[in-house]
Amino acid sequence: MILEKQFINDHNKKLAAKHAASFSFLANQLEQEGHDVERIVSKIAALQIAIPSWALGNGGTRFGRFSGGGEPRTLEEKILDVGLLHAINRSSGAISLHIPWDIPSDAAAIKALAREHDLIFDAVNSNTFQDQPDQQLSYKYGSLSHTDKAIRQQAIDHNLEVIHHGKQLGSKALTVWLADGTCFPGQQNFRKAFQRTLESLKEIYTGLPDDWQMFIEYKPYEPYFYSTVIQDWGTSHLLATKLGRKAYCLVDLGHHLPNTNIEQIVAMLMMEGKLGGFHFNDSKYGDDDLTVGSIKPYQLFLIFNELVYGMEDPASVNPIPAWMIDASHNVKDPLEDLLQSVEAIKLAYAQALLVNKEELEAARENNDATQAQEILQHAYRTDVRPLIAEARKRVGAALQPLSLFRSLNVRKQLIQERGHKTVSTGL
Ligand code: PSV
Ligand code: MN
Repeated sequence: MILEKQFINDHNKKLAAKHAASFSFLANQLEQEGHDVERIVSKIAALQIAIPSWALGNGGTRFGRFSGGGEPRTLEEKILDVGLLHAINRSSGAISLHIPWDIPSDAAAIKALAREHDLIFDAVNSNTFQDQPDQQLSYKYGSLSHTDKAIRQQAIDHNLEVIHHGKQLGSKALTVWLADGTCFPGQQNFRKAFQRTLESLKEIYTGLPDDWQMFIEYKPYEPYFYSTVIQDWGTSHLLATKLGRKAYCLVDLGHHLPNTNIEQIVAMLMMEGKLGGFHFNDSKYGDDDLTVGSIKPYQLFLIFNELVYGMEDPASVNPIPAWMIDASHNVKDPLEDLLQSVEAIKLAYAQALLVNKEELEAARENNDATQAQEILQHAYRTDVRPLIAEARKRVGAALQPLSLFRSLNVRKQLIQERGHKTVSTGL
């Protein structure tokens, strides 16, 4: 479905007066507090968050999956869906592919289609956590860490093939998430599994173009339940450091044990210049892949506080991380969920931009915990929605993405076009 520019204009016109009043009220207040509102608005407008090709249909659990209908059936349709999101919010200008779930049969045509929708290709993701029908050897007992050299080689070759697809599309990064792990104590030698993984990654790294990055994602458990080879940020950092300057860690918000202090991990990785990629979602228990900001919005703000600190520090050696949503939509319309997630990310970013860094540092130097909390929560409790809306308005996006999406009856139209048939997202 292609969004006519006129729909956005009409939508924005209807909301213009109300928005202007709330934006000028907030802008005034922020200017009085010493903020450069123009700078903040342009930063918010510039933030782009990639959409993964696997998040456009309904996800499920191991107990079942319920499709809302109208899901994209092909890679072309997935690009159309991301294009639609981007037309509405001008903040989702990139798509991240999972290979082999989404292998482009004609890369040039896919690239051209994406360009038509103003989209670029974000990191490409390899998949050695499932056996594919035409695959010779099984990943049941691991891939890059496998005891059998031939299986490791098959997984290495797959990653090199993913880089090849990415090159054709203009991607600049490879994300490696390994499911490799064990279910029972004693099942594997931890050290040997790590060494084998490092050796395999070295071979992939050799095939990585010079202007590419490799993101190494960590996860403590699932699909295996006793150990995971790349279980935490320390292991990911160890690998990234041993591999070299093109290798970075990737933080997925769902890949931490309950109550982990993720903002501190972010701070440490950025300090070391090793935070390369970020997967957004939210969770209550484990890797729940819920809508960003739906469960722990304050934690998201605290994480952004560290991200902003890391990005704005002139002494920072960390590149700007690659942002992506990695969520699954079991009960919501996937496109609505993604619009909400992008919104939540931008809200947390805007709130973090409002933190008075000098005052916060002064409070810290004085060991004034009360004042430090006041400063953080003053920013967090500011209703920044008019700032986000203004940023969108300035780049031709909708003032209220979700209400525009609903008013256009997008899902109904997609069901008419594509039908109710359940389509596998690979998940
Ligand atoms: C694994 O849980 C993960 O977070 C990785 O990023 C995968 O690529 C993605 O989810 C989809 O399975
Ligand atoms: Mn992830």
